[in-house]
Amino acid sequence: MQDPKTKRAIHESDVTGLVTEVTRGTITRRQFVVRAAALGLSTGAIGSLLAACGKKKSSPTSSGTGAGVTYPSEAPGKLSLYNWADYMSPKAKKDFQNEYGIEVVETYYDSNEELLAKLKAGATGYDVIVPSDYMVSIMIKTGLLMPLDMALLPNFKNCEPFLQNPEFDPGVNGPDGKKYSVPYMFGTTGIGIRVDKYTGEVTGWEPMFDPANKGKIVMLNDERETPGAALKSLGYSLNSTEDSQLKEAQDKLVAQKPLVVKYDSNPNRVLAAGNPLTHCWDGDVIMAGNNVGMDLLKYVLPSQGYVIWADGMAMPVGAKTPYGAHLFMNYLMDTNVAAECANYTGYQTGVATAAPLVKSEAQKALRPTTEQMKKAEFIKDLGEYGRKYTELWTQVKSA
Ligand code: SPD
Repeated sequence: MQDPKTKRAIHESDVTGLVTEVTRGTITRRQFVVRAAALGLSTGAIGSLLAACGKKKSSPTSSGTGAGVTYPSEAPGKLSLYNWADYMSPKAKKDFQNEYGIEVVETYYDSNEELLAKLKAGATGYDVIVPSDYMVSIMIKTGLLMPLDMALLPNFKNCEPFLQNPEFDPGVNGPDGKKYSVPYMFGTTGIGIRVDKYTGEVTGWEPMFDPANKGKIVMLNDERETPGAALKSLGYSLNSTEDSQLKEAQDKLVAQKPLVVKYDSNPNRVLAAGNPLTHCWDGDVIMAGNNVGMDLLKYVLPSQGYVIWADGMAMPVGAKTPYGAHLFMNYLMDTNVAAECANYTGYQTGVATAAPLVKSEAQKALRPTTEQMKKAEFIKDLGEYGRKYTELWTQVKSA
């Protein structure tokens, strides 16, 4: 046998021996990579062998989702992750590279709409993206996602049952029976308070619209989240399709604008920098608390209602390495790796088996209760009506 890249002679018996050892667990996957590389095997060949060994250990999901989808099993040297900022543990990326020989190159976006615009404009080459619930649905409908080969994702079974086949990506229950995303993190959207900078009482959305708090407020730069907060403060659904309700929300946001320091979708940084009242995702309070001390921070779920969200990992059309993308997504659904990512980001992991390994008590306390879920709404894909939210947001931003 000769490795096509190195053109060096490789003894089949040595390779077989290594495969046997890693399958039996007498050497670690990392040791396998090091020794296989020393034999002269290419990164691609090593990745393929490891994946094959992995498959023997973990049986494919029995859900049957994604049936009939297969991709060439050639592992790459690199893969491209397009993600929200501060949303991936650097250690997890490094460990993945050590284990599979694949470098994860990460770039960032600030909103689901920015991600959508980029893909619609024809950007290709991203292997893994992390859209939220409603955006997964929009991307499936617009043909921007590739179906997943669930046989390559045995760790999917570790995921939260309520996130396995949700309405926005129903898998076996959907029109084509295919699965397009797997769970990453989930959580709520509320108000992050720096208790050293704001001493007033916060129970609902009111302080975020109170002229007395001029210069203390930062809102998310997000065309569904921020109108959603205004709609909820008015007592409406954050998925309203009533023009008059959207107009009220728009007027409320325009009136709020002089009070707002900025619209920013990296709230953990805003909170760590000391902003008193910040519209944020739950994990941002934890990440900021990990930096400046949890005693300086508080998170409130407004009494009128709020967003519950779930971000999934998906593979866009034009992915250079569907196989590498599957290796990475499966890796991130491993119990210990998912716990590492949850501990880094501060969010609730979509991997149920990892939840007990979350270290921060404050983070555990933010896991929405059944009672809190009753006041929560997922942002929905509103089809054509979604354009009205884009128009509303454009009006607010340009006011
Ligand atoms: N810093 C990471 C932010 C991830 C936020 N995802 C939630 C989006 C909900 N619409």
